[in-house]
Amino acid sequence: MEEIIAKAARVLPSERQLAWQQLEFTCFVHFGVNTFTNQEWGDGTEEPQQFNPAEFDARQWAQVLRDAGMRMIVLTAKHHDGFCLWPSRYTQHSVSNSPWRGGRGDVVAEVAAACEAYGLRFGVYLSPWDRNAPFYGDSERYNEYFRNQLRELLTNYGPVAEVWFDGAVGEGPDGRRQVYDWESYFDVVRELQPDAVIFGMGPDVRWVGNEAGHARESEWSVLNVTKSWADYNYEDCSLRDLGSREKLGAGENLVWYPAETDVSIRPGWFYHADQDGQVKSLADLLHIYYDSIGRNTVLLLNVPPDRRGLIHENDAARLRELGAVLEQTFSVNLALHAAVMASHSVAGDSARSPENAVDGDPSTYWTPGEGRTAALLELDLGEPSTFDVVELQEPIALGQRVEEFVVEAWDGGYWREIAAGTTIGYKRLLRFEPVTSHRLRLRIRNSRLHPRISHIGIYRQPGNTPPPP
Ligand code: FUL
Repeated sequence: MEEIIAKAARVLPSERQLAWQQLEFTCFVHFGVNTFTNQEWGDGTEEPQQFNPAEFDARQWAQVLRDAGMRMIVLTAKHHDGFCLWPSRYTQHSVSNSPWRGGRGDVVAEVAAACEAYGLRFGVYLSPWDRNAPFYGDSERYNEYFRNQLRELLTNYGPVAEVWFDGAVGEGPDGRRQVYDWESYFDVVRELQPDAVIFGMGPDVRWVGNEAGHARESEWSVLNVTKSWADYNYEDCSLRDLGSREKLGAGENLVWYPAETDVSIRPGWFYHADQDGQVKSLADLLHIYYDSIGRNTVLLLNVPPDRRGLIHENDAARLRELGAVLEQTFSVNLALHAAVMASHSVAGDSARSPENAVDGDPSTYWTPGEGRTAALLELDLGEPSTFDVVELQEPIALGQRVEEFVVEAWDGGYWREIAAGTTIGYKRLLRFEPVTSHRLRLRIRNSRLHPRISHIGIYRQPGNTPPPP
């Protein structure tokens, strides 16, 4: 067991996985012919004529989303209905046959350009399930079609940071069964956009397993992948953990396979006017934020534009509130440059000293040193401060290790537990009732090999922040 654990502790993310994880907060945009037919799943018989977002403005999307703190837009270039938001050479079922921009428009191009203008990364969702393609189910022919479309998207629109593959597979005409050639799709992505992560059915990023916006209490990025990739995306839809000691088995194929949490700001993935009053509350969105980004996953929050081609006022207003609370919460780190003391550290090694956990630089870290799997880091804030959020980070470029920890505050007489958890990973956020103290400590109770902590942040949410629902 110790050998397997040591091996797991040494599994590292790829460059592309690391860059993706650092985005933290990203946006899903479901937009297409469904927006106009009021459907969630179109059946492929829709008329391109129905697509006409008269006030379409991708820059409005980018601005609203960036201001809320999001760092990437993943656009549904083609959903299950097969309608293409770009003028694909391989089908007539696209914007080219719509009245929008006189049939000369390209949603993908405008969104990619808006992302560039607003400093956002850009990603594409391309549904393998296509209910319009007449040869869907004629496996070879359709796979070729799909790869061609992928080539268009990954060649003509600049850098793509994520390619999102939905696992849905339906029947083709006459009940024909389509067999997707995933490996060949992945090859196209690697060839044309080597920095893009592949979501869903492939090797880079897995689905968290639910669409409610909540990651597991223990969210490991190192898994023992002994079945197909899909099994780790679609089988464990509960909140069960996938990477703890019991789950590592014989450790024969330990890989870095981090989770992404996708959830919609509304009940549907696509826009429906009758859901204008059902935009998630600020309390819900914060709950999701803390349970996804704060549990070692990337949050992909869906915001569906309306028939005008704009993010609706209600969603935009809610996102402004969210952005403001996050900005106010995380702008002042009470632990920055606090006096620190560690139960153990590596003598004479300033590159791994306790100060690194509070220097505001997540690339430097403290470690108690080899051979220690439990240790304590104590912070003295100088004067009593009131806080209700603690943020912890491991330098995951070097792996994920912490298995159990406790955060305690000094109440004048004794150390009182204010939060506890299992995994930390890239980021762990903990919220609790406000505590006033000038001393705080992180007690790492167990770790895979020696732990490393790159960052401790302590924050106070603004007074009007709604409590968790
Ligand atoms: C699912 C799809 O069937 C939904 O329509 C949506 O796109 C969601 C994100 O993934 O599998």
